[in-house]
Amino acid sequence: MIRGKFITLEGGEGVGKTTNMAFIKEYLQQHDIAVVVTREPGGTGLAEKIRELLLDNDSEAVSEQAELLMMFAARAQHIKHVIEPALTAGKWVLCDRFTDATYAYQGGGRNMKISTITWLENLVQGALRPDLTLLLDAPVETGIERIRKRGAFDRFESEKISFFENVRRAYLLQAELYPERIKLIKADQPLPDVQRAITDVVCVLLGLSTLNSSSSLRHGRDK
Ligand code: Z5A
Repeated sequence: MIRGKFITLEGGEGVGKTTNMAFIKEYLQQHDIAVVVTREPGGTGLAEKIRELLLDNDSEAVSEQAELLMMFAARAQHIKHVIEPALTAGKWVLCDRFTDATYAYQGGGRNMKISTITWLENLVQGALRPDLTLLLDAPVETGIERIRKRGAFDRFESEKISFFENVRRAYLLQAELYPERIKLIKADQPLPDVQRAITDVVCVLLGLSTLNSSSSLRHGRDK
């Protein structure tokens, strides 16, 4: 059995991760790839409960250490029960956020020590790293404007603009540190252009030429 590929989507609020997860899933399925779509924090029963606790705006103040450890507790469950079994079974895993989000939010946003995050990453993940990370990047105001229309903000979304600027900077630093794995996608352009850029990157992982993959997607959509 050939091990599946692990693709993660990253970026700040409202950059279009959820929207483009569905697009990538469809694209992979058109190429006969079995895909497991999941998210962090979350992806298992217990990890989704941890997510609820993390996003709850009315809970007691969550300490930075507690937040960091809860992210990795959820991740440990997710890897053991969803990600590893799927990859081992030859399925591809498409995940809305993973550990780059921890470097961005807990590292950049909360100013937690990077060495602590790396220590936890090694403890919880062993050698597991994504094969490809799509980092959707847009000015903070663009993302916030998009999610404002959705209504009430969760605990993270209620942070100040400076927090999100720090998160964005930390994400861009991750992309600079790991240029082979993390591909930057300009997310403040019309959706068809964002999706063309995503296709260009994903088709390399599939071993397809850009032209072939774009046209096969168009045919699929025209049906
Ligand atoms: N978190 C953390 O701190 N540490 C960690 O390790 C992990 C996570 C793993 C989880 O929330 C929170 O956990 C997250 C970080 C933290 N903080 N927050 N907030 P989440 O995963 O649900 O993240 P989110 O950023 O809140 O998701 P989101 O707000 O749903 O954003 P999105 O998925 O990127 O955007 P979207 O829903 O696809 O699009 C938003 C709107 O924009 C929607 O109406 C779209 O139709 C529209 N859209 C999308 N693309 C476009 C384009 N190109 N043009 C115009 N309009 C567009």
